[in-house]
Amino acid sequence: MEISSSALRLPFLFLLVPLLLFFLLSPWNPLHNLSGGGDSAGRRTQFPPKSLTSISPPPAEPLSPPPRNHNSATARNPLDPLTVGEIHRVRSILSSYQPFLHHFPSIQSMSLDEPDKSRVLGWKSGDPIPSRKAFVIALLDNQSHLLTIDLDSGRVETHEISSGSGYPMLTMEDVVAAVQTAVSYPELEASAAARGLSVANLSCISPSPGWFGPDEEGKRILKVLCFSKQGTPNFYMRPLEGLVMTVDVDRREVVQFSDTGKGIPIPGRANTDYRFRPGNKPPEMERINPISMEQPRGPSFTVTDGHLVKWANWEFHLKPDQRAGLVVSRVVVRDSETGAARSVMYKGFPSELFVPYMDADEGWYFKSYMDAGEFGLGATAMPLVPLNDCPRNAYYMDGIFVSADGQPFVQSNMICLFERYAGDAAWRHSELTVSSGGQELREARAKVTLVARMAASVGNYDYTFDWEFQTDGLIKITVSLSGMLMVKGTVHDNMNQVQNQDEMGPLVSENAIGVVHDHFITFHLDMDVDGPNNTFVKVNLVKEENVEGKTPRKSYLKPKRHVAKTEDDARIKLSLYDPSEFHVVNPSRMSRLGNPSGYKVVPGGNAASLLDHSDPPQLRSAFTNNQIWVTPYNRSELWAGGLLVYQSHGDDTLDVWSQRNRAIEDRDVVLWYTLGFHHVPCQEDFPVMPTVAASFQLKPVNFFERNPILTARPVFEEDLPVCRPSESASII
Ligand SMILES: *[C@@H]1O[C@H](CO)[C@@H](O)[C@H](O)[C@H]1NC(C)=O
Ligand SMILES: *[C@@H]1O[C@H](CO)[C@@H](O)[C@H](O)[C@H]1NC(C)=O
Ligand SMILES: *[C@@H]1O[C@H](CO)[C@@H](O)[C@H](O)[C@H]1NC(C)=O
Ligand SMILES: *[C@@H]1O[C@H](CO)[C@@H](O)[C@H](O)[C@H]1NC(C)=O
Ligand SMILES: *[C@@H]1O[C@H](CO)[C@@H](O)[C@H](O)[C@H]1NC(C)=O
Ligand SMILES: [Cu+2]
Repeated sequence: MEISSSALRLPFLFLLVPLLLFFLLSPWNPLHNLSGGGDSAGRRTQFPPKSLTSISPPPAEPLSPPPRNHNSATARNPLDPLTVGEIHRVRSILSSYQPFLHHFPSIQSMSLDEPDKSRVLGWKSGDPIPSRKAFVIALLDNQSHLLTIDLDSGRVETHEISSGSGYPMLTMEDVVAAVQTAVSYPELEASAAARGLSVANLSCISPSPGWFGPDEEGKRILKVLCFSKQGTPNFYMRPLEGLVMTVDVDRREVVQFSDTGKGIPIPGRANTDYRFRPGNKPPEMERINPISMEQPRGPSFTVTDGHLVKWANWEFHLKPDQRAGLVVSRVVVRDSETGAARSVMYKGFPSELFVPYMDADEGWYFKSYMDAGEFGLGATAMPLVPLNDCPRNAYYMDGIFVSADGQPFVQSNMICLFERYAGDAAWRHSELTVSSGGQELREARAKVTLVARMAASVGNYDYTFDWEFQTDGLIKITVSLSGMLMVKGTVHDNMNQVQNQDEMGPLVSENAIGVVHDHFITFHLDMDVDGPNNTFVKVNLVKEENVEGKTPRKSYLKPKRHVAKTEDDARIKLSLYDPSEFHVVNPSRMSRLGNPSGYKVVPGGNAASLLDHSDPPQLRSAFTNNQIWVTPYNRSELWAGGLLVYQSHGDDTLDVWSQRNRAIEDRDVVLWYTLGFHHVPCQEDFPVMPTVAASFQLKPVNFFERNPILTARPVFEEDLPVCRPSESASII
């Protein structure tokens, strides 16, 4: 592959690395594959390479865990992701498969085809694992081929050509092809020149186009946008406003070129660089001394067979996924009284991520990304930064993914797992008993949790996903946003130049508008509370009135239970003035007091999509029309926006499935929860956003007979020999 123009930049990579070097080192390089058997072949090289980091040597970088060799790994659990050897085997089966003999297709995705749920649930450690199968989505002659391949027999078991709308997840090769096509388009030179630049001064990215009707059908298209990379690694802050190229990815041609912004200045580079340099001016604040958590006896969790995590009362399977990023499966909690392992959730993962921008201009209207199905949350997850992304006591896990040629590559250190102690109490009470002569009672228990984390960098934006497990049975799921805004160039450099300030949108820097947008992350939560058959119960808090005469009160709240019989009953829009709890209970498992064992989903800060339901982006993302949905379990219904999301029309969404209105009472059900953010940018988001986070929880309700950590041991001074308060603070 010849790369002559340094204008070509991949949207997934921020760092200033000469492109040629990137291609030579990258696992995406077709010349670079794992079959050579070298120890670390296929490992995504750390960026920037050490030899290029900087002129004056920075302080020693935090050590990443040493490379791991995955070449001889074997699957030990039915849910383990495909191994390097298995990926090679799938590739070789497909290369001798009749329909692909003459032309090997582009492998858009390859992942484990998980065995049937009943097989997995019936499997115990030590049993032989069920036959391994791969699910492949391949693209050949514009058609999406869906194949399942049995690795034991070496046969293609099913082969179907998709007839619905939408294309498979994009590969890095697709992205490179689109950007290359665009940067070699002759008219681009004039657009660059009109702004005093040459094409070599640009960085271009290739966002997905959404879908807006027949003109865009029958071909895979990407939009290409360009930025000035002069004098900054943060080219996102320097758009060539009004310049949009629409590229046919397969034909490799620019089908539409539009430049309406030649009069709009490129925002300056001042203060856009976000990299640490030892000479940087420190912020005007007192320095914080180094801080870390101590674990004098080491971590308390174990990871066996690569993916099985055990910690305190929890056990779960944790795996990287090219599309979903991070998947937790078979989540089981040990009953603190009986010691019994009790099922909570079969599988949980972010199913889709929808990001619509709120600007109708030519260069902006199409921005309505679906990052999981279009680019892949795992595919865009770069190695976590030790000591900064994850604490010192973290354990790291690699992803084994597949490139377009069907070869495996390693996404190193993309998940971290660590115990967190944030100085909080898990429960407490103190009391001064006046009646018994001022006796003092003080009890508190330190709260330690376990966090599994990954971070996707989908172009400009960074999404960190945390699954946090508490010993009281609660699971907290957090999504944190950081990274770069998508800014829009403007002639204005001060709000006082505009009459109607609301028309323009927030100015975040001179000549740069932070365009308002939303983020929605829809989670697939296959709850199995004490077994697969569960019931969704909405516990509505209603106001009781007209109690005159009986009490001095005029109103009070009363919980009213509504059992959801069908999917219609389980489509929930959150409202502060119609409060409810949302329980998933097992109607055949009663507590000693006759309450069904359950878990509830506890919403936190959230936002709803206000787009018109017939707006094309909202049609495709109709899974955000409600914050909660419940569907009967169906192994084909995993991706809320549909299996093939890129340029889809919205014919295979959670909303479409839910409209079948199937029975959901006392069945194996899946709960879907959407976490949303409205983002009205402000100056603090420039040049890189401080992290913004929102969470929701899965919390036991009548699952345990009483507080499950009642008898937990407090922490005593002798447990922590290293750090003493008197040494770490100079209190006078
Ligand atoms: C991968 O590497 C092997 C051994 O070096 C080579 O034979 C094979 O052709 C390569 N495959 C590709 C697709 O480059
Ligand atoms: C554009 O890039 C060329 C080559 O790297 C460089 O010489 C030139 O100064 C750049 N132009 C601007 C305006 O920065
Ligand atoms: C596939 O798309 C290419 C490029 O758009 C086109 O040339 C070709 O005719 C298409 N093939 C089929 C089978 O539709
Ligand atoms: C399972 O899901 C697929 C895809 O939505 C659908 O075609 C099929 O009818 C569903 N099966 C059942 C039993 O609902
Ligand atoms: C779950 O419910 C389904 C449908 O009602 C039933 O066929 C099945 O036997 C139940 N499974 C268990 C484990 O109770
Ligand atoms: Cu945002």
